[in-house]
Amino acid sequence: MERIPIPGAEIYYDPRFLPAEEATALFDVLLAKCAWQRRRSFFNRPVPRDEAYYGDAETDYRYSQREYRPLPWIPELLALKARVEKATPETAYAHLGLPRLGYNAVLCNLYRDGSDSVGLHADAEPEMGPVIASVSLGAERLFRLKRRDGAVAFAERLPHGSLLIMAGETQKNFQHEVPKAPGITQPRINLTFRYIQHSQPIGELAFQSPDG
Ligand SMILES: O=C(O)CCC(=O)C(=O)O
Repeated sequence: MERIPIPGAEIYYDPRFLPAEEATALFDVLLAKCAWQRRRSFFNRPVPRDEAYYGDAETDYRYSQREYRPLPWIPELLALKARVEKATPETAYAHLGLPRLGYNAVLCNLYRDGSDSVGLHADAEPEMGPVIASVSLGAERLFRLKRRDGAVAFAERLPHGSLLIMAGETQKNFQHEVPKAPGITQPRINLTFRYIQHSQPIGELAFQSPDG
Protein backbone atom coordinates (compact mmCIF):
# COMPACT_ATOMS: atom_id res chain seq x y z
CA MET A 1 0.00 0.00 0.00
CA GLU A 2 1.16 3.52 -0.74
CA ARG A 3 1.56 5.98 2.13
CA ILE A 4 0.10 9.39 1.32
CA PRO A 5 2.38 12.08 2.75
CA ILE A 6 0.20 14.37 4.88
CA PRO A 7 1.84 16.03 7.91
CA GLY A 8 0.06 15.00 11.10
CA ALA A 9 -1.80 12.12 9.44
CA GLU A 10 -0.94 8.55 8.57
CA ILE A 11 -2.86 7.48 5.48
CA TYR A 12 -2.28 4.38 3.36
CA TYR A 13 -4.11 3.97 0.09
CA ASP A 14 -4.56 1.24 -2.51
CA PRO A 15 -6.98 2.33 -5.25
CA ARG A 16 -6.93 -1.22 -6.72
CA PHE A 17 -7.19 -3.37 -3.61
CA LEU A 18 -9.93 -5.62 -5.09
CA PRO A 19 -10.16 -6.55 -8.79
CA ALA A 20 -13.24 -4.94 -10.37
CA GLU A 21 -15.12 -8.21 -10.93
CA GLU A 22 -14.65 -9.30 -7.36
CA ALA A 23 -15.61 -5.88 -6.05
CA THR A 24 -18.81 -6.00 -8.11
CA ALA A 25 -19.72 -9.47 -6.84
CA LEU A 26 -19.11 -8.34 -3.26
CA PHE A 27 -21.18 -5.20 -3.78
CA ASP A 28 -24.12 -7.27 -5.05
CA VAL A 29 -23.94 -9.76 -2.17
CA LEU A 30 -23.67 -7.08 0.51
CA LEU A 31 -26.45 -4.96 -0.97
CA ALA A 32 -28.75 -7.97 -0.74
CA LYS A 33 -27.48 -9.52 2.49
CA CYS A 34 -26.64 -6.75 4.96
CA ALA A 35 -29.31 -5.77 7.47
CA TRP A 36 -29.50 -2.18 6.24
CA GLN A 37 -31.16 0.20 8.61
CA ARG A 38 -31.77 3.93 8.51
CA ARG A 39 -31.23 5.21 12.02
CA ARG A 40 -32.29 8.50 13.48
CA SER A 41 -29.91 11.21 14.54
CA PHE A 42 -29.73 13.11 17.81
CA PHE A 43 -32.41 15.49 16.50
CA ASN A 44 -34.60 12.54 15.50
CA ARG A 45 -33.91 13.19 11.82
CA PRO A 46 -33.04 10.19 9.64
CA VAL A 47 -29.29 9.78 9.18
CA PRO A 48 -28.55 10.36 5.45
CA ARG A 49 -27.36 6.81 4.69
CA ASP A 50 -28.24 3.23 5.62
CA GLU A 51 -26.02 1.35 8.06
CA ALA A 52 -25.39 -2.21 9.22
CA TYR A 53 -22.94 -3.13 11.95
CA TYR A 54 -21.20 -6.54 12.27
CA GLY A 55 -18.56 -7.71 14.70
CA ASP A 56 -17.35 -9.90 17.52
CA ALA A 57 -19.36 -9.99 20.74
CA GLU A 58 -18.80 -6.94 22.95
CA THR A 59 -17.89 -4.57 20.14
CA ASP A 60 -20.91 -2.41 20.82
CA TYR A 61 -20.32 1.35 21.03
CA ARG A 62 -22.23 4.62 21.06
CA TYR A 63 -21.80 7.35 18.51
CA SER A 64 -23.75 10.60 18.46
CA GLN A 65 -26.35 9.14 20.86
CA ARG A 66 -26.82 6.10 18.63
CA GLU A 67 -26.21 2.62 19.95
CA TYR A 68 -24.30 0.22 17.68
CA ARG A 69 -24.74 -3.44 18.63
CA PRO A 70 -22.89 -5.94 16.45
CA LEU A 71 -24.71 -8.51 14.36
CA PRO A 72 -22.82 -11.81 13.96
CA TRP A 73 -20.33 -11.74 11.09
CA ILE A 74 -21.47 -12.88 7.68
CA PRO A 75 -18.89 -15.01 5.80
CA GLU A 76 -18.22 -12.44 3.07
CA LEU A 77 -17.33 -9.74 5.60
CA LEU A 78 -15.21 -12.11 7.65
CA ALA A 79 -13.24 -13.15 4.56
CA LEU A 80 -12.72 -9.52 3.56
CA LYS A 81 -11.61 -8.65 7.10
CA ALA A 82 -8.79 -11.23 6.84
CA ARG A 83 -7.62 -9.71 3.55
CA VAL A 84 -7.76 -6.16 4.91
CA GLU A 85 -5.77 -7.25 7.98
CA LYS A 86 -3.14 -8.80 5.71
CA ALA A 87 -2.95 -5.61 3.63
CA THR A 88 -2.64 -3.32 6.67
CA PRO A 89 1.02 -2.28 6.91
CA GLU A 90 2.92 -3.37 10.02
CA THR A 91 4.02 0.26 10.48
CA ALA A 92 0.41 1.34 11.16
CA TYR A 93 0.74 -0.44 14.53
CA ALA A 94 4.50 -0.19 15.04
CA HIS A 95 4.43 3.64 14.86
CA LEU A 96 1.98 3.59 17.77
CA GLY A 97 3.89 1.00 19.78
CA LEU A 98 0.90 -1.34 19.45
CA PRO A 99 0.76 -5.03 18.66
CA ARG A 100 -0.95 -5.98 15.39
CA LEU A 101 -4.52 -5.74 16.75
CA GLY A 102 -6.39 -6.31 13.50
CA TYR A 103 -10.09 -5.52 13.32
CA ASN A 104 -13.04 -6.91 15.27
CA ALA A 105 -15.99 -5.01 13.79
CA VAL A 106 -17.14 -3.36 10.59
CA LEU A 107 -19.59 -0.54 10.04
CA CYS A 108 -21.21 -0.86 6.62
CA ASN A 109 -22.60 2.31 5.05
CA LEU A 110 -24.92 2.36 2.06
CA TYR A 111 -25.19 5.62 0.14
CA ARG A 112 -28.17 5.03 -2.18
CA ASP A 113 -27.22 7.96 -4.40
CA GLY A 114 -25.68 11.44 -4.21
CA SER A 115 -28.29 12.65 -1.73
CA ASP A 116 -26.79 10.35 0.92
CA SER A 117 -23.67 11.47 2.76
CA VAL A 118 -21.69 11.47 5.98
CA GLY A 119 -20.92 14.76 7.66
CA LEU A 120 -17.55 15.91 8.94
CA HIS A 121 -16.50 13.78 11.92
CA ALA A 122 -13.62 11.82 13.45
CA ASP A 123 -13.79 8.17 14.50
CA ALA A 124 -12.34 8.94 17.88
CA GLU A 125 -14.55 7.29 20.49
CA PRO A 126 -12.43 6.20 23.48
CA GLU A 127 -13.05 2.50 22.82
CA MET A 128 -12.02 2.75 19.16
CA GLY A 129 -8.54 1.77 18.02
CA PRO A 130 -6.52 4.31 16.01
CA VAL A 131 -6.21 2.10 12.89
CA ILE A 132 -9.32 2.18 10.70
CA ALA A 133 -9.58 0.55 7.27
CA SER A 134 -12.16 1.60 4.72
CA VAL A 135 -13.15 -0.41 1.62
CA SER A 136 -15.26 1.31 -1.05
CA LEU A 137 -17.57 -0.47 -3.51
CA GLY A 138 -19.85 0.90 -6.21
CA ALA A 139 -20.22 4.54 -7.26
CA GLU A 140 -17.15 6.73 -6.76
CA ARG A 141 -17.74 9.33 -4.11
CA LEU A 142 -15.56 12.16 -2.90
CA PHE A 143 -13.85 11.48 0.44
CA ARG A 144 -12.34 14.52 2.11
CA LEU A 145 -9.94 14.74 5.02
CA LYS A 146 -9.85 18.15 6.68
CA ARG A 147 -7.55 19.58 9.30
CA ARG A 148 -9.18 20.84 12.46
CA ASP A 149 -8.83 24.40 11.02
CA GLY A 150 -10.94 23.32 8.00
CA ALA A 151 -8.11 23.10 5.42
CA VAL A 152 -8.53 20.16 3.02
CA ALA A 153 -5.53 17.80 3.31
CA PHE A 154 -6.76 14.96 1.08
CA ALA A 155 -9.63 14.77 -1.39
CA GLU A 156 -10.15 11.71 -3.56
CA ARG A 157 -13.03 10.06 -5.40
CA LEU A 158 -12.57 6.63 -3.86
CA PRO A 159 -12.81 4.02 -6.62
CA HIS A 160 -14.72 0.74 -6.68
CA GLY A 161 -12.58 -1.83 -4.83
CA SER A 162 -10.25 0.68 -3.14
CA LEU A 163 -8.81 0.47 0.37
CA LEU A 164 -7.92 3.50 2.49
CA ILE A 165 -6.37 3.15 5.95
CA MET A 166 -6.27 5.89 8.55
CA ALA A 167 -3.77 5.38 11.36
CA GLY A 168 -1.46 7.28 13.72
CA GLU A 169 -2.81 10.63 14.89
CA THR A 170 -5.18 11.00 11.93
CA GLN A 171 -8.39 10.96 14.00
CA LYS A 172 -6.95 13.40 16.51
CA ASN A 173 -5.76 15.98 13.98
CA PHE A 174 -8.31 15.56 11.18
CA GLN A 175 -11.98 14.98 10.44
CA HIS A 176 -13.37 13.27 7.35
CA GLU A 177 -16.56 13.44 5.30
CA VAL A 178 -18.35 12.17 2.20
CA PRO A 179 -20.34 15.21 1.03
CA LYS A 180 -23.61 15.08 -0.86
CA ALA A 181 -23.05 14.80 -4.61
CA PRO A 182 -26.00 15.94 -6.72
CA GLY A 183 -25.94 14.10 -10.04
CA ILE A 184 -24.75 10.75 -8.66
CA THR A 185 -27.58 8.31 -9.20
CA GLN A 186 -25.79 5.05 -8.38
CA PRO A 187 -25.28 3.49 -4.95
CA ARG A 188 -22.03 3.11 -3.02
CA ILE A 189 -21.18 0.78 -0.13
CA ASN A 190 -18.39 1.64 2.29
CA LEU A 191 -17.06 -0.85 4.83
CA THR A 192 -15.16 0.64 7.74
CA PHE A 193 -13.21 -1.98 9.70
CA ARG A 194 -12.46 -1.00 13.29
CA TYR A 195 -10.99 -2.38 16.48
CA ILE A 196 -13.21 -1.84 19.52
CA GLN A 197 -12.06 -2.55 23.03
CA HIS A 198 -13.88 -1.63 26.23
CA SER A 199 -11.85 -3.11 29.03
CA GLN A 200 -8.71 -1.04 28.65
CA PRO A 201 -8.18 2.23 26.77
CA ILE A 202 -6.35 1.33 23.55
CA GLY A 203 -3.50 3.74 24.32
CA GLU A 204 -2.62 1.71 27.40
CA LEU A 205 -1.98 -1.36 25.26
CA ALA A 206 1.14 0.35 23.96
CA PHE A 207 4.49 -0.14 25.60
CA GLN A 208 3.40 -3.16 27.65
CA SER A 209 5.97 -5.83 28.28
CA PRO A 210 5.11 -9.23 26.79
CA ASP A 211 4.36 -10.67 30.23
CA GLY A 212 1.83 -8.07 31.13
O1 LIG B 1 -18.01 6.30 3.41
C1 LIG B 1 -16.88 6.61 3.70
O2 LIG B 1 -15.96 6.61 2.90
C2 LIG B 1 -16.59 7.08 5.10
C3 LIG B 1 -17.42 6.43 6.16
C4 LIG B 1 -17.17 7.01 7.51
O3 LIG B 1 -16.67 8.08 7.65
C5 LIG B 1 -17.51 6.27 8.72
O4 LIG B 1 -18.11 5.19 8.65
O5 LIG B 1 -17.16 6.76 9.83
